[in-house]
Amino acid sequence: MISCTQGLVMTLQLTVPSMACSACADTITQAVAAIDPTATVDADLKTKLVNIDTQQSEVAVKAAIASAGYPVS
Ligand SMILES: [Cu+2]
Repeated sequence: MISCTQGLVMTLQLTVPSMACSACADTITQAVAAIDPTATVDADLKTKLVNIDTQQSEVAVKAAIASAGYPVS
C-alpha cells in the first residue's frame, strides 16, 4: 500500500495506437517513469490502451509518451 502524501494519484486511460509490441510498452513505461517514478503503467497491446496511475497531469504524461515516439490519440 502506498500512502498518498505528496499529491493525488489519478488513473489515466490513454489510447496509444502505434503501440505494437512489448518493447513499445516498455518504452512507454520508461517514458512515464522518467517524469513520475512512482507511476504504475499497465499497457494492453490488444486494445492499445494504457492505464497509468500517476500524480502527474494528463497533459504531462501525454507529452512524455509522445516525445518517446508514441503519439497519444
Ligand atoms: Cu514495439
